[in-house]
Amino acid sequence: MTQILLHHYDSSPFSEKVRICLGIKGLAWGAVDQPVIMPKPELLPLTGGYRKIPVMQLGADVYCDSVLIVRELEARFPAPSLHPSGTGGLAAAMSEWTDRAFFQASVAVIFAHVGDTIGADFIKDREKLSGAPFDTAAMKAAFPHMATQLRAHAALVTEQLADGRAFLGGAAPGLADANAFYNLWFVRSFYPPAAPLFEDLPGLADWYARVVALGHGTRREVSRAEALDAARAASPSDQPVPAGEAAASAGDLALVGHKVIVSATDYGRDPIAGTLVAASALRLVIRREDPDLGAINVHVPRLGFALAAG
Ligand SMILES: N[C@@H](CCC(=O)N[C@@H](CS)C(=O)NCC(=O)O)C(=O)O
Repeated sequence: MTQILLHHYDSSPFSEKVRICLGIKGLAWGAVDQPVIMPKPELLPLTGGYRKIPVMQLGADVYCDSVLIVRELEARFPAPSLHPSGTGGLAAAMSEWTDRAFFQASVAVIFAHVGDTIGADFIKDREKLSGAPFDTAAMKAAFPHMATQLRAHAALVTEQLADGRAFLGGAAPGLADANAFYNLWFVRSFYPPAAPLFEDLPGLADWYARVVALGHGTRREVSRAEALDAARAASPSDQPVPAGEAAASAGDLALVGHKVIVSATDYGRDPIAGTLVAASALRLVIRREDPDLGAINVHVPRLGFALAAG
């Protein structure tokens, strides 16, 4: 069976979301360590230009963005489900909250404190990624407000736990827990003195410990060279959209078979060029011919990505 390869780095919060989902499913996976800043010469041939982390690779199919990665994991490995209480649509939609407003509050709280200690290379890289200056003074000024925002996000999580349930959906863990967890993990890992901003909230500490205890599945380290070999040896799937995913719009379907360019619309907008080979309402699949690796399917989520004829 094709091995699951997760291109990540340990300190990446969006990767932690995926690692928790791998833990819930009890999957075995290969961890491919990627650099924290550009250049990423052994990632970009797989993605065609997308530089963000995490990226999942299954042979010659490459999945960009944690949202699409967890969707694909659920499609390929349905049991145990990431949606044990039957609220898959809501848990998926929840990432529009956790990956944006909740994440921004977490970033602000962390970098208001550690911003001054960050190396120049990292700062330059993240300025290029975001298209905005890395302004430590502004981060410090924003801290009092952002601290209240972070606590409010965490309080929403604990409201859901108020009836004493073990996990957000009930007795069994799911994507909702991974989504809610990873930002708090990010803050606790990078700036532990900020944990008191939320850890006194009723039920939070016990739930947090339960999510930690889920683990990350069975992880083994895989070299970047080995991951590239796996792509070379494989052929991209010719059924890249799982059954049951809602149909794409007529406009998107009209581009299937044509040269296109896709890019994220928030940050890290590096374009991916290729032929659109499949589309659903929730994903776009672009076929690329890499001179070294051969044919690759690059999958991106439809939400938060722009598609244009190329
Ligand atoms: N929407 C993306 C966001 C990914 C993201 O922002 N990842 C961070 C690391 S956690 C990143 O790529 N930072 C720049 C880098 O690592 O080069 C997702 O859900 O995967």
